[in-house]
Amino acid sequence: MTEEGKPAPTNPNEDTIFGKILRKEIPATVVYEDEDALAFRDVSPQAPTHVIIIPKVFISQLSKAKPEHERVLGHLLLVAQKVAYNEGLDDGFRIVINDGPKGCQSVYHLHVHLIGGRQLKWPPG
Ligand code: DGP
Repeated sequence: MTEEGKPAPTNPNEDTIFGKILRKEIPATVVYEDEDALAFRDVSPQAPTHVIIIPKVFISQLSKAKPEHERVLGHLLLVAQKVAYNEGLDDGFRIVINDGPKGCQSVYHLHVHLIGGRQLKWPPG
């Protein structure tokens, strides 16, 4: 995770690096995929397991999600649960969604971080 987020793009539908990963234009280590979601390893892992889970439908950030996204938002958490199980994170893990510059969001395609495999600290910075 970056220390500082990026401002939201002026065009809220702007393509991102995660759009390129979704379309397989750039490589990623995919750990799970279904009709609605893709999960792949973070390029800059903050823990032994650090997986990014994204919806296939484009939502730039959580604060821009609409009521029609309720199902897919819930789905992302169930995918996180599956990946956590597959990664053997039996003793716990953390889910993070960064939103906007103050939330340290740097890629404006909504994503869930699944982090685990070591003792995590609280509160976050
Ligand atoms: P956030 O700061 O919440 O927007 O997190 C973006 C995360 O995405 C950050 O942990 C690094 C990761 N990331 C950025 N670019 C790439 C990439 O090209 N490939 C992969 N696998 N992860 C990326």
